[in-house]
Amino acid sequence: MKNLISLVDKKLDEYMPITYPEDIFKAMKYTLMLPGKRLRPVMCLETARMLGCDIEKAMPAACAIEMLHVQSLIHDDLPCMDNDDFRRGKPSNHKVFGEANAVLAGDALLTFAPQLIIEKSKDLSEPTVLKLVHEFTKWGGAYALIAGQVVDIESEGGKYVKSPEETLDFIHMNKTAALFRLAIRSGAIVAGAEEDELENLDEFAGKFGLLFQIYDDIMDEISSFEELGKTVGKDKNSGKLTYVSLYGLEEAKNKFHSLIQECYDIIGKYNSKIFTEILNKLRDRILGV
Ligand code: GRG
Repeated sequence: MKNLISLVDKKLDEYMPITYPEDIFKAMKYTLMLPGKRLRPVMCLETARMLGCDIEKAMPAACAIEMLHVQSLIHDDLPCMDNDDFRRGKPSNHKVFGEANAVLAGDALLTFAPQLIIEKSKDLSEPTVLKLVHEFTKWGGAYALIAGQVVDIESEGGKYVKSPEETLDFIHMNKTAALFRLAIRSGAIVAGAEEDELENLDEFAGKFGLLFQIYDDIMDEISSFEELGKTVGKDKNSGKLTYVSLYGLEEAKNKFHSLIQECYDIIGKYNSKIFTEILNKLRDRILGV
């Protein structure tokens, strides 16, 4: 896992040289190069590897997905959204570069990412590159990531069109699971996976996304700034709809337990050390086993 993270860090740096006007590239690279967990690019690369593909072929897509993720973090932290002053252990992008540059840095990451897939995926066929860009725009757009954010914001004001349970699942299938699905599907597409394999891995990715959000909600309740690198207890204080606020801490842990079991079951047949390591880390932190 550490090796893959270092590879991703190196490539992210290499793919984005700082040029004129430096301010925008500095703002883009600031949050991008802070030490995140790099779960999405690592999962993209590992999916390609376990389906027999050279991970280098998946590197542009993996880095592009991290850029999309970082864009969503930068915009999520803005005063008009979650208004968070810290991210990845450091002041948020708008705290360092100002709101205008933080908006632009997010926009620039969002547009640079598909450019990167197109320009750097030299070893892939044109139809494969087209599929990757299609997946990127689909999962990052108004039918997934943005939909999740919009309903999240609406729900903070107590506005529900569906039941709170359905609303919560909708938010996190879109806001969180969408990018894990994008990551794993992209790795599988680069490796030329058959449709049934893709669907199987997509099912894992959707379940992992929900699992990760329950993990994130529980951590907001039990963890510290030092561990998370962002303000804790914010969800509770802002009256946000979360797995913990809706079901209570113990029931959220029960949901986590049954979902992680399903994740182990689906991914087990691939014998992936990386996926097992990721699941074990989440399990040990929440269930302490
Ligand atoms: C795509 C134009 C466009 C807008 C995006 C702002 C927004 C719309 C969406 C917000 C999505 C969001 C912030 C979801 C939270 C998902 C989540 C659990 C993030 C934390 O992920 P980690 O823990 O973070 O993997 P690190 O820092 O480790 O990468």
